[in-house]
Amino acid sequence: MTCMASGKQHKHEAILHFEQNHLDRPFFLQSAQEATNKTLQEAFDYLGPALENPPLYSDTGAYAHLPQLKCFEQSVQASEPIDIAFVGAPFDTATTYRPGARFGPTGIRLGSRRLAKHSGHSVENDFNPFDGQYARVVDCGDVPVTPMDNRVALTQIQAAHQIIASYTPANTTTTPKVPRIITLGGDHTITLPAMRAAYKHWGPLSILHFDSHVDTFRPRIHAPESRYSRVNHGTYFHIAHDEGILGDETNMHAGIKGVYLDSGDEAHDRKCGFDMVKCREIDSIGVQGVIEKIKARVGTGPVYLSFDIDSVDPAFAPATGTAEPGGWTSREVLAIISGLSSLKIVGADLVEVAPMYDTAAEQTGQVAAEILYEILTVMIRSPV
Ligand SMILES: [Mn+2]
Repeated sequence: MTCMASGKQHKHEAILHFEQNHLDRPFFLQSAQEATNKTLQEAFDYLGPALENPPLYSDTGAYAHLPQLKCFEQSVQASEPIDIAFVGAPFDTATTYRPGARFGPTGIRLGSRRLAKHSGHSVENDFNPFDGQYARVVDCGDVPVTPMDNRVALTQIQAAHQIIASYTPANTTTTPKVPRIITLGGDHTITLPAMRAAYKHWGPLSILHFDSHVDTFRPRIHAPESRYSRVNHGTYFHIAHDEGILGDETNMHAGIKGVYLDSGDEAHDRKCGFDMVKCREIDSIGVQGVIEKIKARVGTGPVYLSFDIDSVDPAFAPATGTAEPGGWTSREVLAIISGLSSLKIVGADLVEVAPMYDTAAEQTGQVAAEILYEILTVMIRSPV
């Protein structure tokens, strides 16, 4: 008897057969004459089985070793269906404290490298989001973002979202028929073009916002003589509310604990249509209580989930621009997201990972990648 799944039995036998035929006569451990006698086909045959099960620490260019598409090339758009796309937004020129989130997409992808199609079955959900059974998930790479002009950069991110949203879904039950996008930040300003693009297809969005900070701050600081300095990683939700992108009274912060700039900020936040679960509430209502509050607030309409890694305690995720001690654990946020599987998440992002502040163990990158795995699982299990 073998404990191997029966579906893999045939492949296993093929590999054994291969080993019997090749390992006794090693391809590269022979005379120069014998080596040069090998055909190109024999070289392909030799590497073939390893390609199906490559080491997780190799080829780290995509989130969780997903298929990489050059999504912004027009020739690709016609031929490749997409249900859910990861895309990097390497932008950090609207950050107010420590910079470095432009390296976030790379840090998150590196942190995700132990996840893959052949290493991705969820213990909690008995589900593999990478197996392609319910959704074709790809990594579109990074948007080419200029670090020199935020007006251009944010427009570039919005154009990239527009292009990805024009792809045809593989799963034709999606309504409307538009791929969903998960953006790897980048500082939190990248959420503004992502929300604008999502609004075009889904209408007003219920925002579920994990963060230490409310990010509805009134744009009144940072070079007041420049209109564009008003658009930054602390003001984008204020701007989105002004633009009519947000739903009325259906938006929710989760994990708030960072200082306000003044005593009027909480009232202004409510004017922008937000309620909140403060960070310390979890001590009295628990993970389940947080889940119930979020579900009751954001309702059954289209939800945009924006996750600032600084909502996780710096003990677990230190590599971020504006770290706030006293936050939720990585286990708590994973359990909260997993409990939100009834939500209709139409778009998501994970922002503010600045890998140069990470530990040598790459803990922030790994936590970020795991949170995205949980978000992706919820998105696939809850079609929209
Ligand atoms: Mn924040």
